[in-house]
Amino acid sequence: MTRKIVFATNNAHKLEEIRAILGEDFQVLGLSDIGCNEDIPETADTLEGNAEIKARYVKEHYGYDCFADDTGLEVEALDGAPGVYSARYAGPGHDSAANVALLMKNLAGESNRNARFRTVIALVEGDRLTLVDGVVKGRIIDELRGDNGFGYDPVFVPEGYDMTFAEMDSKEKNSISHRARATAKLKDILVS
Ligand code: ITT
Repeated sequence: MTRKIVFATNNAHKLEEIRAILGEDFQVLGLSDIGCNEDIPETADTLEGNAEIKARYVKEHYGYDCFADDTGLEVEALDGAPGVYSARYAGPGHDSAANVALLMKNLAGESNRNARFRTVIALVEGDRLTLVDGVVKGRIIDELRGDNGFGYDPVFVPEGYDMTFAEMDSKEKNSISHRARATAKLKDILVS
């Protein structure tokens, strides 16, 4: 039997990706599919906290089992910043160009370029909460390279590669990405 589950996002690309991964045993509904048009406030100061807030919100208000994600870029020389504030590093809104420019500025002259992307997924089934994460380590370069992807992809080179995420095609990025790794763990839990 098909199991209905909500992914607390309105991002069509993320929904498509997760539907492909979970396959036909799951009917994955997005927020608009359940009539949720609110902007669920992400008020926690950790990725785990924000993912949990979103998943619990859907369970409490709409009754569905739900999972939600949150992602951040954690830079070693910046004590883990921008981290949970990655989407609004340069201020409110989702201006990737400004976020990347601020990151470049804050890392100018810094020799430690180590960074990692981390995705946390919170799954709420009944009253049980499960958290999983996925990490990809790499480094921040001091120029922008590539046109694919989004966010900080043009300045992030994953470990073991010479290309930025923005120079990879989506298939290659998705085979090693933080989100793919977290999603694989989610799938293991959901199918077990
Ligand atoms: P939704 O909440 O609408 O799903 P969001 O933009 O907040 O989208 P995330 O929580 O997944 O998305 O990520 C937060 C920010 O982290 C995002 O705005 C980007 O700046 C950055 N980011 C996340 N995943 C990334 C990736 O794969 N490549 C580059 N930057 C990424």
